[in-house]
Amino acid sequence: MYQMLDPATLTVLVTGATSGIGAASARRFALAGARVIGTGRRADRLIALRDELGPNFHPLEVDVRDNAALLAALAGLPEGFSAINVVFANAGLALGLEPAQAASLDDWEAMIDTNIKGLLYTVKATLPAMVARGEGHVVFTGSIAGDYPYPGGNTYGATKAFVKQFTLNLMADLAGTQVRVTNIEPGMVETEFSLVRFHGDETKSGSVYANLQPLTAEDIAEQVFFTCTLPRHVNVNRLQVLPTCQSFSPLKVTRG
Ligand code: NDP
Ligand code: 8X3
Repeated sequence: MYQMLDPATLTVLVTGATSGIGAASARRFALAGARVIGTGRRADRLIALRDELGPNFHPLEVDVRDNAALLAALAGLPEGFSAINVVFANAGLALGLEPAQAASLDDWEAMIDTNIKGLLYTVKATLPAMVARGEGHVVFTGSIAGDYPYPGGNTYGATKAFVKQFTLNLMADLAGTQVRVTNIEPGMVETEFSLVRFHGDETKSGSVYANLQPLTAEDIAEQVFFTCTLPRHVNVNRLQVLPTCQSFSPLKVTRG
């Protein structure tokens, strides 16, 4: 029988555990016996997760854009949670769907600060210890928006393209270290993602998922869990996952 890793051997840091893919992943790992550190800015949701998941879950209220706060929070981890060997750098967001000429510069900066800089801070805070111990796994939530362009995807898609290339470059740097790197690239997942993208407009966000069957956060959490519990000699570089209802359009041509 094929031998997967025992989840009880994993100490998993999940950024963005207060909602969506991060919350579902925190649940998936913790309920399977892993120790999970879940981060996010909404402390009440982290406390609710701790109440739900029990002692396998350690809440850490922190904004990934604040490197000093992130370092301090990780430095204060209790015994049993400090030897992180899976880093799921998942926290991220899209803001706006306007064309570049109409988009908000503040939105662009928030996406860059979170999806790129926050992700880099997370990696820098955790990678050296994993390399030193000779075991570990860095997993990102990229997106098909980093693979394919779409109108209004401008800066969001570019941040996810950064994540994709950073994954591959990390693999090049980490060759021979026994630290694995994976970019999970989902298509449409029904979470709070669209509510955030449309600045809380429930009509707009609801219409994104109307009359179709999107992926769920649990669908992606299962891919993350599967990838991380594969035997240590197996590295999934990139995993693109779409709902069956989502596919490709032909390239657009403007005539006249
Ligand atoms: P949600 O909005 O449901 O969750 C986003 C999570 O990111 C929340 O837990 C939020 O926590 C956290 N987060 C955002 N900004 C910060 C910050 N500055 N500091 C700390 N945490 C932060 O969306 P998803 O679960 O869908 O998104 C998770 C990831 O998946 C993102 O990287 C997104 O780009 C990506 N993705 C989503 C897809 C989709 O269709 N839903 C498809 C492809 C990729 P809090 O607000 O409490 O800080
Ligand atoms: C989220 C998927 O297509 O809305 O990254 O950009 S999409």
